[in-house]
Amino acid sequence: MNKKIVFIAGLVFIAVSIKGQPVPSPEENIPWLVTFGKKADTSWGDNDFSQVWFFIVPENYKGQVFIRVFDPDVGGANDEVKGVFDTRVQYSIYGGKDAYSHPDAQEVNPKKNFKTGTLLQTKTFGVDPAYDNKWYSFGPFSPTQGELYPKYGGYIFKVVCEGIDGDDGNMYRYFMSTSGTANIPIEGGNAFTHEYTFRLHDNPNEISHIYPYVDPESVKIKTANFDWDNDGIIRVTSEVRREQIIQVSGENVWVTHEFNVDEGEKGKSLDFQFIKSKNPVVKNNNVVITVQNQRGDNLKFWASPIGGVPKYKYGIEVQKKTK
Ligand SMILES: [Ca+2]
Ligand SMILES: [Ca+2]
Ligand SMILES: [Ca+2]
Ligand SMILES: [Ca+2]
Repeated sequence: MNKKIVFIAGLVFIAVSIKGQPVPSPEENIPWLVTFGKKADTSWGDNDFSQVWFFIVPENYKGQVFIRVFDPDVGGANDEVKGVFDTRVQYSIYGGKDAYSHPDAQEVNPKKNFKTGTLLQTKTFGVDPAYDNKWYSFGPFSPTQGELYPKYGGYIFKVVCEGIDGDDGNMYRYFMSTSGTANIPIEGGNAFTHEYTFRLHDNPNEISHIYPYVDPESVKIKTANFDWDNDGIIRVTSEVRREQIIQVSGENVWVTHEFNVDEGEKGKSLDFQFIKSKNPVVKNNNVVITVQNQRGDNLKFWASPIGGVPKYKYGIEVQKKTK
C-alpha cells in the first residue's frame, strides 16, 4: 500500500517537473503576461504597472539557472501601442534573504517595499529590434543565490517587471531554464504569483485558467478582478465544486466575490476558468486577478498547479454555501 502511494506521488512530481517552467504554463492557456508603462491609463487593463513572479529551484538541483524572457522589448511585434512606442520596462531579479519571505514581498500592492532581497541582475528595455519576438536570458545564477525556503522545497528567485516610463503595453513570457540559449526545464521547478496581470485570447473559444492553491487554513475565499470589460464569466471548479460563477468587472473597475471553501478543497488547487463572451467578441483584453483567504493572505497562482489540474468528480456531494 505504501509503495503504491509513493508511486502515485512520483507521477505527480514528474507531471509537475515537465510543465513547471514556462510562465504562463500550457495548463493555463494564457497568451501573454502584461505590464504597462506607468503613464498608461489603467483603463487599458493594468492597475499598477508592475508584476512579480517567484520561481522555485529544487534544492537538489546544482546546475546553472537562467530566467529567460520572450519579447522583453516594448515595440515591434506582440506589444500594445498607444500613439507611438515610448515605454520602458525594467526587469529585476532578486535572491537572498527576504526575496520572498519578507511580508511586503507577499503583498499585491507595489507601493509598499516589495523589492526586498538582493538585486542579482536588472535590465531595461524600450523599443529593441534585437529582442523583439525573441528571447533574452538573465543569468547564469547559482541556485543558492535564491532564497532558501524549505516549505517549497528549494530556492526562490523573485522577478519583477515594472513599467518605468511611457503608456504602452508590454506583452511577454518567462521560462526558467538550465540554458541561456534554449528553453530546457529544471526538473521539479515551478513558479507562482499573487497578482496575475495577463492578456486573454482574442478567440472567444479559448478558455484560460489559473490555479490558486487553497491553504489548509482557508475557510473563505475573496477574489477580485479588474478591467474584465464584461468579457464573459469566470467559472470556478474543483474536485467537489461543479461550478461557481464569478461576476466579471467592467471597464477600469474592480469587482469582488466571496465564497466558502469546501473541506474537500483544502490543500488543493482550484480551477478558475475564464470563459469569454462570444457576442460581442472582446479583443486585446488585459485583466488583473487576485484571490485572498479570510485572513487576507494572498493565495498563490502556481503555473503548474499543485496536485495537478483539479477535475470535478461526479457523485461527490457539492456543498454550495455561497454568498
Ligand atoms: Ca515586441
Ligand atoms: Ca506610447
Ligand atoms: Ca514585449
Ligand atoms: Ca481589460
